[in-house]
Amino acid sequence: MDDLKAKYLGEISAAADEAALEAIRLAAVGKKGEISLKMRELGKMTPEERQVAGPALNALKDEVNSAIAAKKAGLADAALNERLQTEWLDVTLPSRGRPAGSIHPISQVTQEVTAIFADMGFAVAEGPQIEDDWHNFDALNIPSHHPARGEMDTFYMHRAEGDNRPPHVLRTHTSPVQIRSMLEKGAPIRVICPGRVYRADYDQTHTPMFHQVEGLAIDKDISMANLKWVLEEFVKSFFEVDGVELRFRASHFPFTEPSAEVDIRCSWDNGQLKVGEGDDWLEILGSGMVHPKVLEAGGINPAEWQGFAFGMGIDRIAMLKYGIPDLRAFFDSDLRWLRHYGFAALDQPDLASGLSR
Ligand code: 2U9
Repeated sequence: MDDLKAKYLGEISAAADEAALEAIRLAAVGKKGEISLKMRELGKMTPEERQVAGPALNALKDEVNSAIAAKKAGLADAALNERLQTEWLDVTLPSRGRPAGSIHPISQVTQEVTAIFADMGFAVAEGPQIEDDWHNFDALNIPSHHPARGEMDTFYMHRAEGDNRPPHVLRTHTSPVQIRSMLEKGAPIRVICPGRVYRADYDQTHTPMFHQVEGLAIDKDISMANLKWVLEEFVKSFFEVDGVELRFRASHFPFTEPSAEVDIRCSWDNGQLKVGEGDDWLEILGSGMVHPKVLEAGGINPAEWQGFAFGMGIDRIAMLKYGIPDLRAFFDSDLRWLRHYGFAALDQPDLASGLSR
C-alpha cells in the first residue's frame, strides 16, 4: 500500500500537463487502474483481512484523487500566469498617429440635400441599382421607341442563351425607386431618392456612373406653386444664400406633364460662381407635375391624387457649390484630391449648425 502511494503521489507531483495527469488517473483509479483492481480483490479476502485492507484502499483512492485535483488546479494557475506574463497589453499607451480620412464631396452633398428635404418632411427611399425595364422605363411612361432606351445610353445586363425575357438594366435614373415607393406606401407620399445611376457616356461633364437625387410629393391638392416653393427653399438652403431667383423654362419629360427645367440666377466672377446675383442663369434641375400614367403605374388613382417630381445631379451641384472643375476626378480616388475637396469626418451637415462649416 505504501509503495502504491509513494509511486502515484510521486508521479502526480512530477506531471507536466493535464494529459499526463489524466494518464496517471486512469492507471491508478480508472476502471482498470491498479488501485481499482486491488479493490476488486477485497472479495477474495478473509473478513479480518478485508477490515484492514478495505479502509486503507479507500483512503489511498481518496488521497490519489485529491492529489490529482490539487495538481490540476496548480497546472491551470501556472498556465494562466504564463499567459499573463506573455500576453500583457499597456492600455495607457497613446494611439499611433494616422492620417485622417475625409468625407467625399458626393457623400457630403447627399447629406446636405437629405438634411434640407428632411426638414420639409421628405423621407429617404432607396432601391436596387439593377432594375427590370418595367420599373426603369415602362412605369415612367418611357415608350420602347424612346431614345433613352437605346443601346447608346443604357447598360443592359446579360441574359442566358435562349432566355428571351427583356434584360435587366443598370438603372438610368433613381425614378424607379419612386415607383417602388408609390406601390409600397401609396398616397399621400413625400420622398427623396438619392443614389447611383448609370448611363453610357464619358467626357468632362459625364461619367458612366453618377449620382442623382429625385423627389416626389403626392397629395390631394398639390400644384406647381408647391413645387416652386419647395425648390426655392432647397436652393436657398443648399447654396446658403438668402434671396435667390428661380426661372422655370417649359420643357418635356415623359414622366411629368407639364414639365419645367429650373435655372437659378448667378454670376461668374473670374471663374468663381456666385448664386443669387448677376445676369447669368444656371440650369440646376428638372421638374414637373407627375404624369397621370405614371401615377397609375404606381397604383395611385390620378382622378384623386396629383403631385410634383423633380430630379437633379448630385455630382453636378457638388461641382457648382464647391468649385470642382472636372467630374472625372470624383472617381479617381486620388488622395491629394480627396484631401483637398474632402470634408472633416466629424462635421456632419445639419441645418442648425450650418450645412458646410
Ligand atoms: C416619378 C415621377 C416623376 C423625376 C424628374 C427630372 C425631371 C429631371 C434630370 C436632372 C438632371 C436627371 O441627373 S439628370 O440628368 N432629371 O430633369 N427628373 S422630373 O420625375 C419623376 C420621377 C419619378 C415616379
